[in-house]
Amino acid sequence: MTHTRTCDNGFKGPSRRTFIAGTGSILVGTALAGHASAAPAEAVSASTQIADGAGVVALVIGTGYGGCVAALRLAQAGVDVHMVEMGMSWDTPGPDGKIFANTTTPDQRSFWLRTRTKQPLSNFLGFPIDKAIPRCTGILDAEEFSGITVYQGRGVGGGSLVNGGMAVTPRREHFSDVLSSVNADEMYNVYYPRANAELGVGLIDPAWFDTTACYQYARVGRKHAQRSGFPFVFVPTVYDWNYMKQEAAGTVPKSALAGEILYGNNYGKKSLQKTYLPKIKATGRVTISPLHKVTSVAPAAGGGYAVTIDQINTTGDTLTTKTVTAAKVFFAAGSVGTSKLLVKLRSTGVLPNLNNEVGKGWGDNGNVMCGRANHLWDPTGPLQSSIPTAGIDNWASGGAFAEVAPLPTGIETYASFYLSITKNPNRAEFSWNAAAGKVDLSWQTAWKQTSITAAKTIFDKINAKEGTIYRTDLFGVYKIWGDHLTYHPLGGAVLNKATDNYGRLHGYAGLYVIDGALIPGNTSVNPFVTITALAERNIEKIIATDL
Ligand code: FAE
Repeated sequence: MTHTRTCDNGFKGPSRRTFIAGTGSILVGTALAGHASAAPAEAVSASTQIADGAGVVALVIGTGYGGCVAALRLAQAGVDVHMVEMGMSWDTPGPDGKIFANTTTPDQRSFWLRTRTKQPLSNFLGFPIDKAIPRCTGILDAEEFSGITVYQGRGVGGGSLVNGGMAVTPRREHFSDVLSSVNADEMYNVYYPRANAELGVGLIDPAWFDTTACYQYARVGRKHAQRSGFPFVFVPTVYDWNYMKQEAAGTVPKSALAGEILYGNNYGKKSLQKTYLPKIKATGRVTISPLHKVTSVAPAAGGGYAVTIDQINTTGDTLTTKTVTAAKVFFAAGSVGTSKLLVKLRSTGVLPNLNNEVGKGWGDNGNVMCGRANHLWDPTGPLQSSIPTAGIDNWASGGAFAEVAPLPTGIETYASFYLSITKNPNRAEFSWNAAAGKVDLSWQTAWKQTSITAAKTIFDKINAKEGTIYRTDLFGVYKIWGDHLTYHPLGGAVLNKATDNYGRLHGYAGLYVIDGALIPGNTSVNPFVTITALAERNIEKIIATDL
């Protein structure tokens, strides 16, 4: 049986479609002609499963930002690449005709191997809102460690499939706090512009922002921020703004204005499925195996590395285990995925020469959530775009950058909702738990107090000025702070510590880290532009010197 086996309720996982060059080039051509962002995601369908015993030049573990940058640049340099992805390919519509599920009606597509949703906002008006779903290799993983739940995207495209699309370059004066060993001039002159261009980053039209119903919630956020004297900033995103205008006009199928975000976006968001991945496929040098999970990377007798891969079905069972060899292996499984693999491999004696920095320096980007209850004269609107586009920047004086986030419930809630990124210095470590046969993370929930204190520098002041209070019904019963989670895992194989200054793992030639694991716990803003830009910098050096 192949990985097309169905989940319990009959949802068919992505089909095993081999990439056919002719079809692919038409679709890629359409994408490059500028219509990509409004096209359904299936336009980038492509997968060719790796065979047991295969030998590849470069193997990339994971298909998120770091993995896509590595694969594209290696392929453009003439190197054949195979990408291995534990999630599905997300190229085939479900029974409702859509590839991705809506946030209001989670189903088997929504969560990674759970029988019940685990929504970041667990309650509304104090009532729990999670519900039973069939267990399936769905798109959003809520991975639980003892002190924190880490949300991650699963599938070809990684976190780009589920994220809010906020595409933020850190302020230059903060960059040395983010990546002290990296030349800021190079980043700001070359690699951030390259990343922003490839990702299709753009700003909302301020005139439209001022008038459209779907950003009333953000205008209320702006008014309250400015009345308390905080800098209010527009935040660039990877949403196709022209498409959103058409959504608002009712001329195209809705995506951001239909509440799509956490479980995927069917139309307007420029995820990696519409940016790097079509370019990767157009090279003709890259193949991808979805529903394949790397479990080991070991030095091979004849040189290079033996990579062990479990092929799974859509209910998570292993169908077969394959071993392939690769001259070079790029760890791009995300901060948590890469760290877990490396810590396990070092601790179990498979890669004993990895240094003791591996597993260290992990942070949550200071994420903390909260809501405020507005007065009746400050409605936030029943129609809310799921793509945040504004923030309150109090980083310099309070250590917090707060996204004005949507609550797309479809009804008037009189709530303002925020995800704050804060300067939280706490760092956790991954370690191998031999008894349980798994990797643990030492994060403690109490460490979020620093983030709460930073976020309060903004919201205590706004509440005092507006005569408003915090919502207590969104994260439990009488619980103000969403301090149990992160969307932004960073670190675990930190640049210039676990690796050299370009991501080469110490101890093993030909092994590289090229994802969020390189970044030491905080980026001061949302992280994917920095992950992409750093990957662009590192792969350029690696191609020039190692291949
Ligand atoms: P990532 O994109 O996570 O890709 C790693 C890939 O590796 C995934 O597809 C995994 O399934 C796969 N994988 C893991 N382990 C294995 C294995 N053993 N074998 C094979 N495959 C494996 O990594 N960031 C922003 O900048 N702006 C936002 O607005 C934003 N909103 C977010 C909202 C949500 C709900 C979430 C969850 C995240 C958000 N993020 C946002 C974070 C952002 O998506 C994240 O930092 C990047 O996706 C991380 O990129 P990486 O390349 O490190």
